[in-house]
Amino acid sequence: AFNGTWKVERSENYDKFMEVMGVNIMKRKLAAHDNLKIIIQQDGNTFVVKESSTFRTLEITFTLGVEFEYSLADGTELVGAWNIEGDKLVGSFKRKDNGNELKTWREIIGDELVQAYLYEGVEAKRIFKRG
Ligand code: MYR
Repeated sequence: AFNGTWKVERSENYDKFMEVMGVNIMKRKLAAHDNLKIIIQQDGNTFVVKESSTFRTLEITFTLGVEFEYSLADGTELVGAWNIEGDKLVGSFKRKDNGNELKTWREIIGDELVQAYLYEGVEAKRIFKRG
C-alpha cells in the first residue's frame, strides 16, 4: 500500500515542530519548500526508501523491528526502528545527541500518504500525493 512515489503537497505545524527540534529560522524557511519526494519499495519486511529534496538525495534500507541509524538534513542523528501497527507504519526513534524520543507514523488516507511526527509533545504532519 505504501509502495510508490510520493511528493509532499502540504504540511501542518511543521515550522513549529522544526523549531522544537532546534532547527534555526533560516533552515526552517528553506525546509518549508524542500520539495520532498520519497519512493517507497516494500519487499516483505524490508523497505527501501529513496528520499530526495532540495537538501539531498539518499537511500535508506530498513527491516521492520530492526534498529537503524538515520541522519536528518541538518545532521541530527536518530536511531530507531519502524514497525507495522494495523494499517500504519510506526517509527520509534531517539535523538543520539540528547536521548529524546521522536515518534513518526505513516498511513494512507484516501489517495494521500500522511506522515506524522511527534517530538516533545509537538505534532506535525506532512501530506504526500502520488507523483
Ligand atoms: C524513512 O523511512 O524515510 C527513513 C527513516 C525516517 C526516520 C524518521 C524521520 C523523522 C523526520 C523528522 C523531520 C524533522 C525535521 C526537523
